[in-house]
Amino acid sequence: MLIKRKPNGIDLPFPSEITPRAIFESRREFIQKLAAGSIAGGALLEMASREAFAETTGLQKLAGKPNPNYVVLDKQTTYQDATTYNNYYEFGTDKSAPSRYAKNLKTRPWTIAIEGEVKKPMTLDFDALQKLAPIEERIYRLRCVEGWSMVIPWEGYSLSELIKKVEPTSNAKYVEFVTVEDKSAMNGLRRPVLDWPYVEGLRIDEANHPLTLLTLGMYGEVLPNQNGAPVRIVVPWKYGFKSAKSIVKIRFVRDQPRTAWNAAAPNEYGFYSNVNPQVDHPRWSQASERRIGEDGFFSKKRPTLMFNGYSQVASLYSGMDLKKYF
Ligand SMILES: Nc1nc2c(c(=O)[nH]1)N[C@H]1C(S)=C(S)[C@@H](COP(=O)(O)O)O[C@H]1N2
Ligand SMILES: [Mo]
Repeated sequence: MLIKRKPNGIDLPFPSEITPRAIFESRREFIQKLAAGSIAGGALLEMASREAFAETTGLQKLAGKPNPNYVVLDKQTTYQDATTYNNYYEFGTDKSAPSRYAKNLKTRPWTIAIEGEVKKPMTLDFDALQKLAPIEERIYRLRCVEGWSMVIPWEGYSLSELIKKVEPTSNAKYVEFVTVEDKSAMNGLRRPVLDWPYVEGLRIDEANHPLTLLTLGMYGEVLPNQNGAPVRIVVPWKYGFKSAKSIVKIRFVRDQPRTAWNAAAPNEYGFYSNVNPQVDHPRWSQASERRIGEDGFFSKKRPTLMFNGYSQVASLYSGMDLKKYF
């Protein structure tokens, strides 16, 4: 059997070495229980990994009701991996920088302003966000444009719940997400890697798609800072950079917003950035990916799926040339 050596000295088999049938059977049973409502929120965690972190994070519990319509059966990424291998350039460009430095960011009190082309602009704090709609737990794949992916249980609700409360006008064609720019806590802002603040955007129908998750937590707790506390979006059919962290403003606008990555390198990062194995990045292939914590450096990469496997969004793009609008 192939043995993966962990830095802590414990030898573990590759997950792929564990009998796939046993995993499949237990997962199927698990999902059935989930659908039947006999498993409570937060219990979605693989028990061992939960016990390993639950006592140490000190974060507030935030367990959503599992929504069986939004569950991928892939093995979940461990909490350890999901919170130490991050992209959050405001803290630095190293994968380990966010987990080392994000604690400095003050995430309470926090307000998010909803403005622009809406009949009812509003400012919400974390408490108001939490009460706005029932919190669900959804297990999504997230595929980074760099060629790696994770599977994470998120806590939140469809962004459409918030959108209907503010009543967008007919001029609202796009939604812009502006994220926090706190120079005292974020050393990465000193370097002009991007034109700060980090801004992302979606077309209004993409923002209203039920998959687009306004996210307040993960693994049954509030978000750790490195994953975008206190509020971020998760858009699972798009490359990870569309899922903006630590949002302070949501603006409804007429024109396609100028987004940070698209402005920095328009030939590399399109506005749409749907996961698409047929459209390569100019400097690398997008046909396959490595699942963090699962695929070792010498194992074969797994194929990337169109729309990251979320084929239900295909109708949003009917008639569009996705090579042109990449
Ligand atoms: N504000 C902000 N949001 C961000 C980023 C960032 O640098 N700043 N990085 C993005 C990228 S490239 C990815 S892949 C995801 C990673 O999310 P995760 O760390 O929760 O896995 O966050 C996205 N959101
Ligand atoms: Mo990314």
